[in-house]
Amino acid sequence: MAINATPLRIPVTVLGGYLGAGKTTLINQLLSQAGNADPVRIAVLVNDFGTINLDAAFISSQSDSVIELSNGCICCSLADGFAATLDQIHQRALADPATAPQQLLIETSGVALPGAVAQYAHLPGFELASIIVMADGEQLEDQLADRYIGDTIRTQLGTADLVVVTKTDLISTSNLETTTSLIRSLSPAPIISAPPDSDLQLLVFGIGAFPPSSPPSARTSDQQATLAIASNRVRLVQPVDQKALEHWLEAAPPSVARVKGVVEGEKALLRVDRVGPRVRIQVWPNQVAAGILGTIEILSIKAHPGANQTLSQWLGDSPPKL
Ligand SMILES: Nc1nc2c(ncn2[C@@H]2O[C@H](COP(=O)(O)OP(=O)(O)OP(=O)(O)O)[C@@H](O)[C@H]2O)c(=O)[nH]1
Ligand SMILES: [Mg+2]
Ligand SMILES: [Zn+2]
Repeated sequence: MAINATPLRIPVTVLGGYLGAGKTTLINQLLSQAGNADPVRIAVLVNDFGTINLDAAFISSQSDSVIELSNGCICCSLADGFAATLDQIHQRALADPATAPQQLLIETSGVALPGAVAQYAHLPGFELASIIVMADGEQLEDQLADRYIGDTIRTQLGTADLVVVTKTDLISTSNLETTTSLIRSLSPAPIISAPPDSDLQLLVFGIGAFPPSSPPSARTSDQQATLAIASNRVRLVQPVDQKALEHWLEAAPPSVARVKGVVEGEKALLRVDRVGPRVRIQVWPNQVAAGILGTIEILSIKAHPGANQTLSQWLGDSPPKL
């Protein structure tokens, strides 16, 4: 009897968590070790809220099997496109089981409700493996207290099978304890800190190794609307001064929830991140496509008071070229 290496149904892992929580970072860590002793064919579906899919660019350097869905959220505005994409993956898997993915990892947009995304894992050809929700260890407490984003994050956490707390390197043990007990009050799921690399495969695909969480019926209702987010872009086509860039990012108004992009610095490409108030600029060692280089994506919360006015002022102040 022939052994078919591809399961009849592809297990789907939904990776959720608010903007900038560390979803793409975890996927890249996972993919960088996926070629180890017992390689698993992993397809990654990345939903980036912005008009261009920066995350797909950030992940493509590690894997060829990246599927992009951009300019909206797969749990709401892009739901049809999401279902059609899953159907294509299923059809291709049927046509060529030998190369079909053995795991499908979905990075949801930071404002998506992972429980809603997980419903699609019940489409033909798939089964839900687990919902993993990332929580920003440094900012979760403030985020939960924020009147605009708190509910979205509570809903996200409430649907998790496993919660991964990231950025524990930036916080004290007692802050981590506070964050952990906050999460525990919102979710029955096991909570772990972002693991050492060696545990990643087990973490993401061997979820059964963890204590079981409550059955789906006990989960928080996931029917609320997602947070309304505006997406803006700034194009910096000339090299920029890193200090000027940093000052500009630091001056973003409070409605700005997330900034990301890759720009040309004086000596190297720079990856730009702002998550909540934290700004990070790092040398980007890989290539990026011409259409992506110099584009900075800015996501802001529409309901924030003064969002339009202060945002457009700030956008107009983007850093001068070198
Ligand atoms: N210090 C520290 N930084 C982290 C950690 N995980 C992620 N980051 C940083 O946090 C920023 C956002 O990380 P991403 O992985 O892009 O987060 P994301 O959840 O994919 O973001 P969106 O897709 O935009 O919602 C980047 O600057 C990362 O380098 C961590 O464990 N520690
Ligand atoms: Mg991401
Ligand atoms: Zn959505």
